[in-house]
Amino acid sequence: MSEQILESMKESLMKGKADEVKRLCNEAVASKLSVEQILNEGLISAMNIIGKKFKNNEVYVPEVLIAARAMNAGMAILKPLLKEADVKAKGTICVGTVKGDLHDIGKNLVCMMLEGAGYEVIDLGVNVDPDKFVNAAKEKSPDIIAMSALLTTTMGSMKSTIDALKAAGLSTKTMVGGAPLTDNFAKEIGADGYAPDAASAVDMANTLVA
Ligand code: B1M
Repeated sequence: MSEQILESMKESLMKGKADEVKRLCNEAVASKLSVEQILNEGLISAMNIIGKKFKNNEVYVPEVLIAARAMNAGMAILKPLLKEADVKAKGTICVGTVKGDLHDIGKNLVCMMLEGAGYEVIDLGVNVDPDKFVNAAKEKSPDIIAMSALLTTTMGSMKSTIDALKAAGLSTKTMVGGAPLTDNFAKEIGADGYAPDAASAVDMANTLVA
């Protein structure tokens, strides 16, 4: 019975049926399934499948966005219960689009995937200057500072941010991504990780926090 609820939840999430996911989350809670199980075996495992499909070009941005919306609908039910059960996030990640850059669709997808994978995500928004990343690293003590850039002209701001973190004496791990970036560029600027897409960002975050 409980397995059936989780299976239906996964299917509904992957189809982006937000109301159905919400209903099944409530049903799962009423059936005394643990919040952790609902989160891991229902919501996160479905989002992982979507991530893999997105990586393989089997689904595209709109499908990911509606799946993420369904995930959020389920999370709204689980969040208060997670707090009560004291279920720990896998880690905390501050994410932002770097200074001078206003593109946020990819960054938002990265946030959704990371949340879907069980991370606490602090979204710093767009046009985030190095000082704001440094302050976030000081105030929130995240495991990772994650930066997105879509313009060749703003890629340099990633290096400025990494340099500013070092100058502030912080050793917070950094991860970068965005269409014009390459793994080589990430290495050159001293980033700890690079991910070409939102699903790979989860893999990279898992590697960095391991
Ligand atoms: Co802009 N724009 N844009 N734009 N825009 C591009 C990026 C561009 C390639 C278009 C082009 O000329 N062909 C070009 C950049 C050229 C370059 O420098 N290489 C460009 C330009 C030039 C500009 C302006 C300068 C145009 C102008 O005003 N003259 C201007 C700059 C504004 C600014 O930022 N200061 C500008 C403005 C805009 C809009 C505001 C109109 C709008 C942004 C709306 C918004 O984001 N809210 C916009 C859009 C929509 C685009 C295109 C069409 C689409 C970008 C997008 O959202 N893609 C884009 C052309 C294109 O890509 N076809 C273009 C979908 C998204 C899911 O993909 O963001 O790549 P993407 O994210 C991916 C990966 O990159 C990766 O994962 C995501 C999902 O797989 N990823 C990460 C991203 N961040 C990551 C972080 C990670 C890991 C992975 O770890 C931290």
